[in-house]
Amino acid sequence: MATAAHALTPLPQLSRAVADWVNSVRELTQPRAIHWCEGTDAEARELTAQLLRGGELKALNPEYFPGCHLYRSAPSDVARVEHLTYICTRSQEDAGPNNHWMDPQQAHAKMRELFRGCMRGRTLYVIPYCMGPIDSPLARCGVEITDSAYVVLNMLIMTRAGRAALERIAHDGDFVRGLHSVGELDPERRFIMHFPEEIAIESFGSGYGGNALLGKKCHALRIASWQARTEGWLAEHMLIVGLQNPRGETHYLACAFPSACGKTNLAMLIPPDSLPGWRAFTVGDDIAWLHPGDDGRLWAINPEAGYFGVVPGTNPQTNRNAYEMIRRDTLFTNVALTADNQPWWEGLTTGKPVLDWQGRPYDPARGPAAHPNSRFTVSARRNPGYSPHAEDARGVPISALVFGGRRREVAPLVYEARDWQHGVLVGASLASETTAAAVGQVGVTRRDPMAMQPFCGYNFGDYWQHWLNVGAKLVRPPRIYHVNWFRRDAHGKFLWPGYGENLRVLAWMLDRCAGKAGASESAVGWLPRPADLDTRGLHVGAEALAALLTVDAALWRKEVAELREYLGRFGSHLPQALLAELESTEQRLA
Ligand code: GTP
Ligand code: SPV
Ligand code: MN
Repeated sequence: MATAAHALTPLPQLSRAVADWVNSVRELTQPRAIHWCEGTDAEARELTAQLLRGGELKALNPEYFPGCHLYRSAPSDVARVEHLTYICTRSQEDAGPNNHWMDPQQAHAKMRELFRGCMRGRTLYVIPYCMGPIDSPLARCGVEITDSAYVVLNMLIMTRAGRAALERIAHDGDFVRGLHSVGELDPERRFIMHFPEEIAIESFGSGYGGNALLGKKCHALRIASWQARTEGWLAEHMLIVGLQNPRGETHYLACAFPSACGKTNLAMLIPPDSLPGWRAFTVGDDIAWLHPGDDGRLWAINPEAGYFGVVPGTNPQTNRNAYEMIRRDTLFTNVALTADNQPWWEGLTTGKPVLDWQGRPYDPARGPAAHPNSRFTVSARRNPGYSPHAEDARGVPISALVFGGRRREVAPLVYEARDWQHGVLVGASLASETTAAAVGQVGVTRRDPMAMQPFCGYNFGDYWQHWLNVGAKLVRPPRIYHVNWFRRDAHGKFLWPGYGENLRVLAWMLDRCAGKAGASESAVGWLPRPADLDTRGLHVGAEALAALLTVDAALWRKEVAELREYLGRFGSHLPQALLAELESTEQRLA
């Protein structure tokens, strides 16, 4: 029998620090009611029922999509807003040229005026949450206060939220304070502010994804990267995947790709039939917290408990597991609907849309039926490939780190860095075409070091130095790679099939780690020759494969010149060692 409710300490009494903060926010925001989240299934069901009654959620076809719901966001609130995201440190230099900066006092004053009275007539929800396995010394806690029940439902899936987290907070003492209100959803009155020195977040005016689910990008990347620097670890925009080879050995990779560049898909990789004996296990799909271990290896935990994944493109051919995973107990945001109330999105080969993501009759002239940044929110436990080690308190040991971008040209399919220091330059050199994950133009190539441009809570110059320092602590550092699944031919067609076939590249990396696979040296690093990859059953022409594995010196000289200009912006914060690596690369290319 479950513990009787009356035997439990009321949540507001568990932590004085949290209760005091909630009180001060209540005075400022003037909510009608306060709801402390227990984190039980019954609570999630009740919140869902309430949103269904209010028409904010729609139940999807229960025969094909049991337990699934659709939420439509405001049409002007469909993605992260990088131009409205600030790092508020006392010194602007600490935020660096990579961040928008505002003086903390000025930012607090501005936000106080926005928050004043903003919850009148609304419920204030208190969400205590833990990022990482609840018993892990590497996990960190926070409390999000929000006036959006939709945000609560997402946070209950994405984090370990509720009583256990609050108990840990009462025990640990400190927690990240995240204050959120949807406000009026007015893009003109929208700000996502971070105060790393106070481990605090203030977000106003958006109810979408990374703007509003404060445990995710705001806490687990921007605030955590700052904490990680002080404490000697790394908080990264990386998936974590375990690959078991046909001999039964499992190795873990952590891979940093920018938003909407393939992390969830790689984390849930399905080995192609032509590579029998391989298995893939997901530890995490978006964020990794990496710690140097006592054994000199790098260990990783996934701070999250669910996936907030890109819907378009998901189908039984690209990723059967992801497709199956989101057929029950999934919250869909901004997808289209079929006539029989099933969710629909671009990339599905069956069904047809009747209502678009805004609920209007579908008209192809108005653009895609599902929003390109439409998302699913689903518990990691629903993933058929969820790794049993994802809950391990100490994490999993990492054999290789992979950086990747979305590049039509220049970047080859894969190359290996010469050593850790060179690998830091390879990570810092990452550039990628922008996607619908953030508001703004799509398809523009921009610099995105370590896939952290929107997420690093401090000066990139100091961040690269920190990467070098962490590497120096590792006796057995992971090897470092760069990949590009998105090279195109002259007609704009992808040269590489991607998805499950990416395993061929990952298998080569693991063989390299084991000292078994061949490679040839290039100016930018080590590349496999076509014969070094396992191409049995792969349908890629010899010419395409050769193109994928070529470094064009002229294009690269231009690339490296741009990189030099970019790195120069960090002035005295740029580590000398990185500059030296850049110079060696320039010499090899000359
Ligand atoms: P965020 O959640 O925004 O951080 O994105 P993500 O990095 O997890 O990207 P995701 O795996 O959701 O993929 C984004 C889009 O790229 C989807 O439309 C995928 O179908 C597509 N995609 C993923 N992997 C590949 C690949 O290997 N090749 C190609 N061509 N497309 C891919
Ligand atoms: C990303 O944009 O990298 C995401 C989605 O993972 S969001 O949670 O909105 O940041
Ligand atoms: Mn992401």
